[in-house]
Amino acid sequence: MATNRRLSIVLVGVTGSGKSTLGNILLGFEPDQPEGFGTSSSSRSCTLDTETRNGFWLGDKITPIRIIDTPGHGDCDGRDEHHREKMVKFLQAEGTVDAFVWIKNSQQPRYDKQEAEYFGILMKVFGPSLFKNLVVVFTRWAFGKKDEVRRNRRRPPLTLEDVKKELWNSFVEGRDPIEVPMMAVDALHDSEDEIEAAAFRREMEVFLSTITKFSAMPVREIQMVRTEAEKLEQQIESLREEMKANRDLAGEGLQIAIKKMEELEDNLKRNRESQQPPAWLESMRLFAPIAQKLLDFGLRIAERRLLKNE
Ligand SMILES: Nc1nc2c(ncn2[C@@H]2O[C@H](COP(=O)(O)OP(=O)(O)O)[C@@H](O)[C@H]2O)c(=O)[nH]1
Ligand SMILES: [Mg+2]
Repeated sequence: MATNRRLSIVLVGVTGSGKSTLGNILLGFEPDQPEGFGTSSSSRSCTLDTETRNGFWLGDKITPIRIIDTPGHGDCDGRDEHHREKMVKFLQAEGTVDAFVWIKNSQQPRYDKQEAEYFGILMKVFGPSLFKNLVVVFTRWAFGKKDEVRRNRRRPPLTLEDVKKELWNSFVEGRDPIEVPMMAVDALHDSEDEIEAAAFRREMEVFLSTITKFSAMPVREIQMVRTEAEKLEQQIESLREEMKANRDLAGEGLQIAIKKMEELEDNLKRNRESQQPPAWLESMRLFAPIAQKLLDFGLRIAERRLLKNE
């Protein structure tokens, strides 16, 4: 199916679900082609930055697509919040996107806590209209007979319907969404295997015809959202910063006070020195009582002589 508009497709989901691998396949790359996205099976390890590649749908040179690969959630270096903030800024700059693809590893069909947390975050970032532009792709779902036999041996047997239902029920919990189209692929299937190749083509056709019907979703105004744990961490961090600033401030205050005290002591010393009497006054003060005694003595002698002469 051809379209002139470059379809912009955002891959979301938890780390390891197969976003980067599927992104490469959608662009017609080999899973680990150097021009493609780094996957956790390649030497370039897992995706830490939101990245994009422009190309054509399955490499067909007809349908221009833009794949936006995101780091996801539960990431390898434990900095989800930081990567998400960068993803939000990246998408704001994109302006609009055509489709969000929630990638889910079908070999872990249960919708776990981490997925629920991440889906909740995406709902808050993009709002409930996310459902209008959402498709689900289950990865690692091989269609061959042997794979089916293996799945049927599980108790209870694992069917695509069950896997879809499990995710659907988890998505709709407490929400009223419109139906989300779901596809399944084995991104690493053997293209020589006719059953696998046909199933892949069929699922991908549904995928493309679904997203071409979507209207582009504006993402310029989306806002960063934090989990409760991240919010608490942020509060603790700002308190820590505040404490550090106060401690520095207190230290600075103490320094100023000490300096002031030293200045005052200096002033006092100078003041005392300036109030010292001059040396001659001190000598006079010492001499005055002696002179007084001498005068008294002289006076007494004179008086005695006067008495004798009378
Ligand atoms: N067999 C198979 N392996 C897959 C499929 N999708 C992803 N993988 C493998 O799963 C691992 C994680 O994939 P990656 O694309 O890095 O996941 P991301 O973290 O979501 O980008 C890699 O080793 C892939 O080779 C799939 O459809 N089939
Ligand atoms: Mg990746």
